Amino acid sequence: MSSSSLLSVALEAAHAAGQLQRENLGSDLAVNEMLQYDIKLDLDVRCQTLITDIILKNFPDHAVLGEEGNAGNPDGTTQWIVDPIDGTVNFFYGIPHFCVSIGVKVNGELVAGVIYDPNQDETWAVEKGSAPTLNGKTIRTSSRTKISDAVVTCGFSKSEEAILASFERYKRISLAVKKTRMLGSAALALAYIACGRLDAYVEEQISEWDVAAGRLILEGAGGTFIEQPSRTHEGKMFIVATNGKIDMNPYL
Ligand code: LIP
Repeated sequence: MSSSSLLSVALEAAHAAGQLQRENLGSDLAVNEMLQYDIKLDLDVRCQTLITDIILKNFPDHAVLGEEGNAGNPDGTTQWIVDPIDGTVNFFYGIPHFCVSIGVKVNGELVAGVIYDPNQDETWAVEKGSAPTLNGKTIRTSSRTKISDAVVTCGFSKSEEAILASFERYKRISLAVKKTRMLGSAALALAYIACGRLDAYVEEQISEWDVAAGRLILEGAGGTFIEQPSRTHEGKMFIVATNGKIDMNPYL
């Protein structure tokens, strides 16, 4: 199958899940798990089920690897990396900053990605080798080169270890940049850098489903995405994303 057929199914699935989120924002939400630094909603599961059904209706032999579990053919060479609601805590508190993130890998290589924000009705999309778009228009990262001009977002993840590991780093970054922001969605952080709204993003403990789509969109827009094993949680990532011009190394 072509990456364009993969992308069109990713767009259909992301928009369907986004519509379900719009219908449920502000309603009484069934909570599956209430943790100190995280919330798992039944709606996360419902959105991932909706996405999975659309994917497997089109590609029954593919694998779906999502935040809410896996489905399809576990040995499939095409893998769909899904975060059905990225920014679940924002969603639960009624903060309209969350999205659907769907990345697609073929033989382990990212080939397509979609991030959909149903609040702003903004769709970021990319096929490997083509320029990424926001609502159909080509996007590029910002031209800012000086750290003192940069607006940088930091995530504090969902464990005490990650939070404590992030404090000193956050202080160094905050004193060097124009402004910092903490928005609560890794995928939108990457999408915002890709279209020039932000200049860099750092987070200590992130999962692949949070960033699979966003890294392909960001790199296609001229940005950089660096991942290292998380120092606070085995199997998670420490990530640094930039507009391709800002040097974050002195502050990490
Ligand atoms: C969220 C990330 C965010 C991070 C949160 C959480 P979720 O993803 O997008 O960057 O700080 O701890 O991991 O859990 O809402 O899909």
